[in-house]
Amino acid sequence: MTNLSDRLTRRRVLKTGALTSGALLAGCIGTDLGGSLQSSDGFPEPEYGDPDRTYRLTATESTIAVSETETHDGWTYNGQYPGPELRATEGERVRVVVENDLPAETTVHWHGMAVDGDNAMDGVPGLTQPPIEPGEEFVYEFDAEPAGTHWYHSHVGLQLDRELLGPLIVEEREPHVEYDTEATLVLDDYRSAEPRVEYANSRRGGMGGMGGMGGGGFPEAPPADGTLVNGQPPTEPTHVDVAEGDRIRLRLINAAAATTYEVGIDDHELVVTHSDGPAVDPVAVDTLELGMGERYDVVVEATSPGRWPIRVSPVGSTTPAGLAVLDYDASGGELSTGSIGPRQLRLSDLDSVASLDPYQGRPDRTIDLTLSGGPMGGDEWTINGQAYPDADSIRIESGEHVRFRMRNQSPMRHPMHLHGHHFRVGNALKDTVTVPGHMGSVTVDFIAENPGQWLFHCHHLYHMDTGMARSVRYPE
Ligand SMILES: [Cu+2]
Repeated sequence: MTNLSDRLTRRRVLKTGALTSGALLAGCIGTDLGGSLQSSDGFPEPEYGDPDRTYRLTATESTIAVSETETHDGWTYNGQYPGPELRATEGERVRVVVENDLPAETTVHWHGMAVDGDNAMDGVPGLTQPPIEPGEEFVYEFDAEPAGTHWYHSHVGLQLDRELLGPLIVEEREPHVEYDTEATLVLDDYRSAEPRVEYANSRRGGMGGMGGMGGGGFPEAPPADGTLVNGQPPTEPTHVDVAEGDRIRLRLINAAAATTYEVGIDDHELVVTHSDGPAVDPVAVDTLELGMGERYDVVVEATSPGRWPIRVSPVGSTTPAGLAVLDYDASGGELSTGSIGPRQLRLSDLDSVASLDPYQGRPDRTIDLTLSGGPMGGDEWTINGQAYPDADSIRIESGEHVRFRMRNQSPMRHPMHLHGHHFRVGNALKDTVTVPGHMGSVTVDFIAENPGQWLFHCHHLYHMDTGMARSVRYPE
């Protein structure tokens, strides 16, 4: 189904950013709610308002092109990979009708949305809703808050690694930076095999792919076959077409199941303007790392005509690299090559534009969370020794200032994501932060102002699937 013409369509959309909204509006539909309200035993009750925008996503089996000659069977939204870019303006009410045309149950999570007051719309099966059965649909609705670069994906099992994912952009009412054009880049690893947890044989020191069946194995992702940027392999990279002198806002999303990426552009500086949505004081770097689930917006100035490689390099992984092209050379020649400087974005470089006053002072509650598993930790990934769903809920109270102190006893990094909230980490507001391996530690603070039951989990899909998650619960 996905073929050259689909890819050309995607490329055209990228090239003509102004058309994006219009093209999507064509996909907007009206709908009624007849028959779609689910019974909600133990789940929060969905509430519906008067949406400003309505989208329809159909989760369906598809064929995905991973190179000029190679396809593999995947699952997509609306037959597109990545799924269609959903766009809204800050504060709008968005309705998304999700139809399940898969042979398995599914849900959709809106990663980065606060879903404030809409716990029932968060898309976590068994926590906020029953899964959507094959042939059924569920109507999601939420306020487009906060502004920024976000994404949506299945939250059932390993479905994210079957490519059930897409970008979700919330435009600021008052942009905090000036730019001339923008493009969204969805970074993703892919595996040609069925997604399944493999047990690496720790005695051989393998990091996945050894498939050892004996004792002592630890759960990992099968090795990835490649990195795609907006669904395109490095042999046929997506082009971001710009004009000399343009300031381009790149919206970077790491949608991979199990790969951390470093991004840099030859001979170009990246001015980081937003992390996981919220604005930060602009900071110039040469490269930045994105853990799974993280997003950064960067502004790039097109001051040196050429066809420049946007390099997407796996970190601590054997996944092959990905590529996109920043293109402002009318001659259509070879890829330019230059160099990438040494300045790498650090968490401490990020300064939130929004006030951090709510996070000052001593927290009302501090919770220590030890992340374990991997070669030293047995056959599951755990938080404080427990594997979700057979794990205690983290219970807090409404209005509290809560601190999570995370410590990583495993050798692998863990990108930890909290649903329904942004947290303070350093001087930034984020919703996903990577805890480094080998006794790395990260402390985050958040305000309990969105009552409900929210998942807190590692966004390495295979770690989450084998237990690295907890629910965080608080009543009104
Ligand atoms: Cu993890």
